[in-house]
Amino acid sequence: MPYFITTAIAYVNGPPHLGHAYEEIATDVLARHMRQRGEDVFFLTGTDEHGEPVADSAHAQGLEPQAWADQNAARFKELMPTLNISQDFFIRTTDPEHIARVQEVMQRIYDNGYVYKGVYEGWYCPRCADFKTDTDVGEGNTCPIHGIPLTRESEENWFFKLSAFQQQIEQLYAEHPDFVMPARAMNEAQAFLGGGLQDVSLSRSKLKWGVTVPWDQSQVFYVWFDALLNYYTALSYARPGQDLADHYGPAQLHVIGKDILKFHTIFWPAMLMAAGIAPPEHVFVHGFLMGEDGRKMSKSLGNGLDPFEVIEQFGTDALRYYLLREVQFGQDGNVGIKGCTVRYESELANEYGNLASRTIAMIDRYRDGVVPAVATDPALADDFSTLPQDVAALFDRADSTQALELIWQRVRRLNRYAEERQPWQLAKDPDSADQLNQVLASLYEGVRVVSVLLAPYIPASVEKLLAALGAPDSTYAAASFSAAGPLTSGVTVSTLPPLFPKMASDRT
Ligand code: ME8
Repeated sequence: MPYFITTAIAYVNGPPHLGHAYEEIATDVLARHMRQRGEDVFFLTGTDEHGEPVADSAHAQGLEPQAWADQNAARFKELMPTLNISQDFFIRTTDPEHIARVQEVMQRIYDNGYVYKGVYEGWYCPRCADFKTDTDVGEGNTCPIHGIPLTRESEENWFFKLSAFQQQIEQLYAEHPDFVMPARAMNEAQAFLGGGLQDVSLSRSKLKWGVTVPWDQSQVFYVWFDALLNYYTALSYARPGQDLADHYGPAQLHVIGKDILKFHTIFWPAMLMAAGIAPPEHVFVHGFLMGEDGRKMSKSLGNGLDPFEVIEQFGTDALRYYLLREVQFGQDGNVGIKGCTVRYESELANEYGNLASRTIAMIDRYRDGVVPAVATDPALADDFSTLPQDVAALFDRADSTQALELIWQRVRRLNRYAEERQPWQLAKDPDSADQLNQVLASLYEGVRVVSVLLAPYIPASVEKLLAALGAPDSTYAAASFSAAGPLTSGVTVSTLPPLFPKMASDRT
């Protein structure tokens, strides 16, 4: 089945930060899991390059917006292999194909009668690139998100009849109670809708850095109308000569942060309806990462988590694991280098890495590296029997954190099993050879299964480990624990250096 999944596209008003890395990683985990299950995944990400935030920050650097956008978009693109993101396309909203397609769709919305001319006046935040409603204005007319003073703006521009979609969106929500996930985010979207939809201005006359309105060359589109359409336009040119829109569109899942909920849960389906295009299936709203002290991360407070520092010290898989494990996907969370170090050492290095190397080392030492061809321990097999289905059910709700918890419970179970059965003792007694075979086959099978399920989270480590186990299949079908004994019985395992080596400071 086609499975189209997207991240928000990041503003290029600066280099990528941890929040961006988090969203990419979390979405990548979902995309990789769906690929494991054999879904025909198309994973889209990219950069949002028009609008005030980019124009203003470019001018502050003494650069033209395009040059500044080029510079920062390159940094976002470079981030993808660094984080091991498996996107199928990276869109830039300055791509000429995107621009042409935005004009085409917006013209359709105009022709369908959902656009009119009006005068807009209100409190405007240049960083949000958004007018604030009266209830949204912070103390002293500041932006509640950015804390900067809002400006009073008034201009004649084009309006989108958002109010015309009140009933259709109510119906969409009623028919698809999980259109927005998790439930708390759905409540927020419902509350916004319950307040009554008001028309919104869709163009700007002052700003020049944007997509020109085709029916009025003196204006450019308000950046959100250009940006949201990336989810539609990208499919028309991601593969030259092919339009993938009919195959992949509309998206199964848009992954976004909580600050842009309104745009994705209200504006976006309304725009699609206005253009006669089907709305997406789900929007998943994740929380914000904050410093370990619970405060917004900032350089001056020194409470931030620099993704590049973590990668340098612990590796990409450790960053991916830590963020998904530490922060319940869909909620805010506090992260920092201390917590990351603890989880790296106690969970990745000790619980998982050691388990894997001990298992391989024991098969090597006691059985010349050959995986014993015997049935696994029924007690252990029972604990794994519903694991793949349970993990998949959680992923169907994008709950990658609880899925990881379920997998990790089995990692711990395997460690307890090794302690209970003490294969190093069994090895001393030739009469216990059968028991030892069973324990080794069971540990091997358990390590293999948890690794297959961990592949979306820590893909590079799992690839190495499965290769060393002589069982490279990482598809979802390979995630079932075989009671009859490892399907790869008889293969020879190969030793491998520690996947998550202890830090240098520990060795002193
Ligand atoms: O909003 N923790 O771009 P953006 C977690 N261009 N997520 C965070 C975060 C944090 N501290 N800070 C930001 C935009 N994000 C628009 C999107 S989509 C058509 C246009 C998330 O660069 C944020 O919530 O400000 C958003 O989902 C994404 O990073 C890009 O944010």
